[in-house]
Amino acid sequence: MQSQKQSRIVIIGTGAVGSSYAFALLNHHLTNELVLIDMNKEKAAGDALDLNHGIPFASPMKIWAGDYEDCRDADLVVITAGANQAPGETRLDLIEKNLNIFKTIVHQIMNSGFNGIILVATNPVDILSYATWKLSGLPKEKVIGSGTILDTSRFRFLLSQYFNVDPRNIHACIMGEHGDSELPVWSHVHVGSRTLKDLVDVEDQNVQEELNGLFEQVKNAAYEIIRLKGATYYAIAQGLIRLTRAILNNENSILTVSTLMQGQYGLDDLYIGAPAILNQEGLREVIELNLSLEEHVKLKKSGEQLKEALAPFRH
Ligand code: 6V0
Repeated sequence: MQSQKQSRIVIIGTGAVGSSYAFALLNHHLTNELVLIDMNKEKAAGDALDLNHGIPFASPMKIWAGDYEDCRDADLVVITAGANQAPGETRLDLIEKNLNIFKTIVHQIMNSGFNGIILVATNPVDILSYATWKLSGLPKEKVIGSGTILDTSRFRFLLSQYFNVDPRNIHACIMGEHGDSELPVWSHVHVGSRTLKDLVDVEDQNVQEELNGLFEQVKNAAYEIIRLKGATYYAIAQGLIRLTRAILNNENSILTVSTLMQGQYGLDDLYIGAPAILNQEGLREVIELNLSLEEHVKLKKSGEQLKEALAPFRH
């Protein structure tokens, strides 16, 4: 469904991820106004020109390279600015660099008088979403991280290949850190309405090895793509489109995002990936799945790892 109402999206950081998302926005026509901001003003201006020249093949909208004042009237600000992983670097290795960048960015967004929703995609996304929530002073519902939306998509894609079923009929999610400590929620995998146990012998060692191998591919996907072509951007851009649609079209969709935990899953005072309902208010609620004991332990560990990574930067 196309959005008919007047809306404005601001993208901060028009690198590989930001510009792929901008291109996807033009094609999906989810907003009437699109503002591009980047430290590299020439890059943002060039992207705006290039995208404008595609409008006759899409549908009317306004796209321009702007500045932070344009955030004032924005419904959604999407932050994709900052360093990305170099080959061999983990997402958590980016903390210090990107936290400093976020301090200046979030300050300028809020100084504009912005009162919409912020969607964070920059890594480490769980840490930076938490920092954005703290730095902005916005309610937790208004600050959402892309979390494990991409990992979940990779998981659903690989399961769809394994079972030879349309990925849209695969219901499954990856929870936890968007990073090395994430976990597959096997207990809630459904193909159509059939559970994993209905489809395969989960006690069989070969099956277990195949499924574990599949999750390893999910976890290592970014490393593999970065090795092959330097960065990952198309699939996360699609994930950001899905989140944008859920928010701007008030869809009440269940998606795995990074949100503030306040007791859910026994976790507190951190952002981490979990299924949640999203609508035009931002976060409606976090969904608490009945996890297996093993999954619960892994999720707690992932949360602890995020807290440890953030500890030196808390003040
Ligand atoms: P990129 O292509 O280097 O683009 C980053 C952009 O940010 C550049 O255009 C910079 O000029 C700009 N920038 C840097 N500092 C500032 C600043 N202070 N103000 C404004 N703009 C600034 O990186 P790429 O687009 O590949 O990745 C961006 C971020 O997305 C990285 O942190 C990635 O790790 C992260 N990703 C997150 C994913 C997710 O699932 N959440 C997936 C892929 C990448």
